Amino acid sequence: MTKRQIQPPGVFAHHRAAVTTHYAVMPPEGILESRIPGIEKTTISVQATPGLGAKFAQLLLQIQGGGGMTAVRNDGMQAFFYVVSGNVSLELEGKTHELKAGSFAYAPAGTGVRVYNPGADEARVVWIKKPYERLDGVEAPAALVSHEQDVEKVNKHTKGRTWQHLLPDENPAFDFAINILSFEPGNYFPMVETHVMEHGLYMLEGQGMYLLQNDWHECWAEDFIYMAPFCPQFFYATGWSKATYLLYKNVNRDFTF
Ligand code: UGY
Ligand code: MN
Repeated sequence: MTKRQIQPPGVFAHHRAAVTTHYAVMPPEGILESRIPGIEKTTISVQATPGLGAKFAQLLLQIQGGGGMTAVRNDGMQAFFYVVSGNVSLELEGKTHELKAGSFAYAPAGTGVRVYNPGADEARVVWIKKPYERLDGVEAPAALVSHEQDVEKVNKHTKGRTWQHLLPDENPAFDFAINILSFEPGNYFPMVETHVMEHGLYMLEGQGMYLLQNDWHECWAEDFIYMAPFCPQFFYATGWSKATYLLYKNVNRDFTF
């Protein structure tokens, strides 16, 4: 086959990416690959860092067979991993865990971790990290490895929309929450939310319309959205199948000046 020389119509200036002071929408096709020393045979898409205004970092790792972190790494921060697809091994506190799609793990600050792909097929993993904000008199959380199937689905406000709290809800030791929100088509929030917490959102399946500030953005599986504190937000699920996303949210802490 000869290489295509002519770009398809629409290549100029047509895209869905948006970065504002209050939110960012980043479809996967526009995120350039990053290289991080000590991670091999992996396409690294950095979705959020303090450079964007976030107080956490969120990355998507597409790990080829035989790739991933070459050794246990310890950057002093808390880490959360969620396996979107494929299988990976996780070394945590001297133990190796086999993770599959839907598995997740929390590694406390200062704990060494290694995520790698011992198989042949690609695996995709969301990696979230954040410095831990300790709380006087409260012990830091322990490591946790589990699967979304083992986490209760709770209805809030209405049927057809569920929340799963992957980290124990209302445990003040945690300074962030990771929730899976799932919507039947046509379902939506009861109000436009405006809150002090920030979000990192990774769309796992389906599609919908996201209202950010006063702007509507159509989004679908594999898109990333950052919502800064106080960004008005609202979601309406469209399409013919459910829409599901993984959502980071900072919680349980007072404010510093
Ligand atoms: O928990 C939340 O703040 C959630 N309802 N926000 C969101 O999905 N944008
Ligand atoms: Mn919210």
